Amino acid sequence: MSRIARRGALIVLEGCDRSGKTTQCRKLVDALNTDGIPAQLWRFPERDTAIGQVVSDYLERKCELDDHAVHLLFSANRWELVPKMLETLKNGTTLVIDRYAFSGVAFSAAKESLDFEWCKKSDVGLPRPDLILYLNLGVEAAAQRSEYGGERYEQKPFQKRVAENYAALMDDDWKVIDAAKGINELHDELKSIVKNFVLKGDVHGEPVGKLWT
Ligand code: NYM
Repeated sequence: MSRIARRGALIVLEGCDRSGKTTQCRKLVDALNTDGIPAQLWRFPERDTAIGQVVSDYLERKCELDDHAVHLLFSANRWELVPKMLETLKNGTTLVIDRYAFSGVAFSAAKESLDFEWCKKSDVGLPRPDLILYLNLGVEAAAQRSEYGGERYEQKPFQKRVAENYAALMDDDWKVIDAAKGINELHDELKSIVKNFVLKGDVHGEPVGKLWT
């Protein structure tokens, strides 16, 4: 008897630095797995690859790179994982991804040297997320959070420009979530959105789309 393959959903969390994405991605994946929905946590940059290692050194200020070059490395770090991403989705596992191409544009285009449209080009055609959740937290509130300022980009004027770039990327399909609330309250809200989305099953019969095409 044949059975229609049910692919996993591609879910992305985005937001400025210290908006709580990493904690929430972790809690979401745990909750999905507990409820019997196969899910994995991914993140970009994925610092464990050779390309990701260079990106990580750059973020930790261990090396300097031309703005264009590092933008393309962030993008290459996504492209190098596309075959594994598609295979994992095909096998029915949902991916919850901590940052994606939207971070690529929002952060790079916050630099005066880089043009917004140029920044989008290297990510055109990546697997398109089925669901994008934007954790919205004011720049002042983010700056109060622990460890703020440790890495490159974690300065208030820069983060303000990042937030403006996110606003320019957003469309009606993005779900904007107020991230100023407590960890558990935020988790409950995200879990409810994601579980409803996954269980609705709209993506199961649909091929993975291509971003910005
Ligand atoms: N970042 C992340 C970029 O500048 N471009 C990208 O394409 C991606 C995915 O890296 N400040 C920036 C945003 C963050 C930093 O991310 C590291 P994280 O989630 O703090 O590890």
